Amino acid sequence: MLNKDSSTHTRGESVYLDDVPLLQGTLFGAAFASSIAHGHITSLCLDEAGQMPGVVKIFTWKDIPGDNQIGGIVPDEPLLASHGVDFCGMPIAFVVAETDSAARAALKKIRVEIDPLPVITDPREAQARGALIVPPRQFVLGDTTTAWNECSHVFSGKADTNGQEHLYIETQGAYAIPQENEGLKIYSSTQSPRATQTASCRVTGLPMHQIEVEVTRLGGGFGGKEDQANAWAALCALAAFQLKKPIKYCLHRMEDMAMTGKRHPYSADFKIGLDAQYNILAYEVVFYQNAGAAADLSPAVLERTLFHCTNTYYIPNVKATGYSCRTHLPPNTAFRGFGGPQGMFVIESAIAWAAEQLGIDKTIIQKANLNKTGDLFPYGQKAVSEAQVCWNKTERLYDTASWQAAVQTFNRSNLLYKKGLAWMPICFGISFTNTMMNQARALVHVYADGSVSISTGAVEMGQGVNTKMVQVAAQVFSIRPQRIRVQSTSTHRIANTSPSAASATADLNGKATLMACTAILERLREVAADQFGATTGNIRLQDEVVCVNGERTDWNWHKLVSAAFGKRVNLSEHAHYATPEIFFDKTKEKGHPFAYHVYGTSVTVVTLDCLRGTYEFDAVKIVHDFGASMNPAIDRGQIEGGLVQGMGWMTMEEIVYDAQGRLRSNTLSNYKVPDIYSVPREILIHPLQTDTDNAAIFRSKAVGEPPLMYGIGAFFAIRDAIRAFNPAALVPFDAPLTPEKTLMALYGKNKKEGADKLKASAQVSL
Ligand code: LUZ
Ligand code: MOS
Repeated sequence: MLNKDSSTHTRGESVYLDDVPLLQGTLFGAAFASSIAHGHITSLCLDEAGQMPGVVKIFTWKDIPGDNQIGGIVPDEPLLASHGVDFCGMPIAFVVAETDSAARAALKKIRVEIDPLPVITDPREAQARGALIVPPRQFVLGDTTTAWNECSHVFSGKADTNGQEHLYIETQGAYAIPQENEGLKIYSSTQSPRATQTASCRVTGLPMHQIEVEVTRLGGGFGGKEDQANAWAALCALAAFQLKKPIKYCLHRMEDMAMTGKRHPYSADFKIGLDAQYNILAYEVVFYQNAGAAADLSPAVLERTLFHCTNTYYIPNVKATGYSCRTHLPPNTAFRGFGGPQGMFVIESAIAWAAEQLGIDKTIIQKANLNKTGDLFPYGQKAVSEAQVCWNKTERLYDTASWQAAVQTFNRSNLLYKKGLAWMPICFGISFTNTMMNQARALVHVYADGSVSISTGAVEMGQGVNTKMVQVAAQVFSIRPQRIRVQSTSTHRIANTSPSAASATADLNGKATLMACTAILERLREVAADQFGATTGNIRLQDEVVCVNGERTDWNWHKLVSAAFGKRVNLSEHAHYATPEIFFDKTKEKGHPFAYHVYGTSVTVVTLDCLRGTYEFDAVKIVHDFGASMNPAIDRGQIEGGLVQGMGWMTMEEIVYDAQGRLRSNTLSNYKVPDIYSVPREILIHPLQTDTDNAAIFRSKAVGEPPLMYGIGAFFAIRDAIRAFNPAALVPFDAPLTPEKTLMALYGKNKKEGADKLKASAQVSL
């Protein structure tokens, strides 16, 4: 089925937060943020700002009737700074004015004095000073200490990844409207209506039933709105609650980039041990996560880093330690992959480093250690593995041996251009790692005219979840998709939602929708059985027609629904789904946290311009474990988008904070994201139909996050090309591998050799 949003998107008719019509009397908010990363507030003067034309009121922490607190996992995040600031971009005051421009003009007149305190931006430094968000976590399998003795080869090193700006096209924002009896309705661009509702309740002191959060759709989330949509909604709620006026605040791009957290940068140390046949016997890794100034989702992100620290490899002895380090950056947050990519980059680096020292191809180690069904992950769950199937299929389908040979031939006959090739197998666990969050609800109404309405906790953010919900209902009822409408996401209709996150939205909400539709269908079949003197077991709906024992009758869907309504049959259902069989014991760090895993393999080939350090990707060829895709067009779109987003993180997206904790990469002119020209010339995606039983909706495996990690292949492909030019080049495992870093690696360490080469080849090409 075509993505049901295609036509409204292309006509510009889809309704985002900023398209919600404004009520008369709406006022506009804007946050005044700290330009100092760490310090004591010694004075705050609002007088001049308060007298600016159009300004209605300026809120500070003193105006908060409830708690000045929005921390979700750890209560360490004030909504508005009171006595001190902890990061550059931390909101201190909230100006409300008659127009957006009046509010922003007033921001410039606010005077704050801050006594600066030392700024820490490096997670290792924070850890050394004991500045941790939560106590460290450690996953252990086997015994690494004794395993080292059995290893023929042991290597250790360091691997770092930088953050990543979400760059959702729609910036953060909220619109809060007072309701009667002190209630509030908040339109929010949030992935987590419940979290937004909870934060707004906490700040206003209202109970949850007093605040409705409604989401029409998002112009992208990528994790950036899993937790960080809350502050703006809470600020608007605070002002709407007190002023009894509708309040709107949509962040400008530079505000959004400066004030919100990003993907967590990580620094890690690894040690890897192999036997003579290159089986990895032992792996130790220590992760230093740069959490920023408040917890936000960092403890959960760190947990997923540990879950994915061995990627898709079976390693019998593992010790993985994670520190969530408190620094003075804006609180970092969820981002597609949620710590998984950071963990997987390190094991891939360890393997690359080992291969380099051993003088063998990295794929030899990768392939030898792919997990098999029954192998244990360090957290105690047994794999149901497609890793080897994906790898072998990739070899055969894309004739990778010839491809590799062609790369070598190219490299032998070209001096200034080199190609690099990298394999990237992936394995990603599906379920929120916090078991409690794996629940969802759906409310389905069949109206008397035969039209169907679905509400779930799912937020449509471009990933096509609404289309999938329509497919579920259309299949259960056997009716045309046109009869079905997916409503906005509202906390009044669906309570206690989990965020649309963890790739699990279609699974969780789809299963709830399936249950609700099935319950209604059962009642409809009883009505038909009654009419035709049959048993319900013999009644089926087929293409909108009631069939008895496989024979079509003259009753269609519409007639069946009217008859049921006439007989006072319940045509509505609210269903609850909770993923079965998952659990995790944090005291032992063992359990079965994931409903299932998604596997896949990619091969990336890059062409490197060794004079400039620039590169272009020839192709990325993928075999991806879809289970049985319920919507191949949407799922392919997710893979292409995830891949390119991952490649951006690995290659060109470079977040820069200075030593004072100020974001220097603060606009789109100094923060580069992939555009159409940086997309690989060829992206091939082969759907591996796997029919092992899984807990996915219609066995169509989750597809949101896993493909991002194919992007890691880009780093290693460039690295491979650099070493084809200069075999002695030292290329640190320090992503992103920007053209600048690439150029340094090409010539930096072995300057003479590199320069000599260049001279020779320049002569040749001149
Ligand atoms: N969000 C979350 C996530 O709260 N828990 C998770 O496990 C998760 N995983 C991926 C993306 N978002
Ligand atoms: Mo997410 S990283 O909000 O699935």
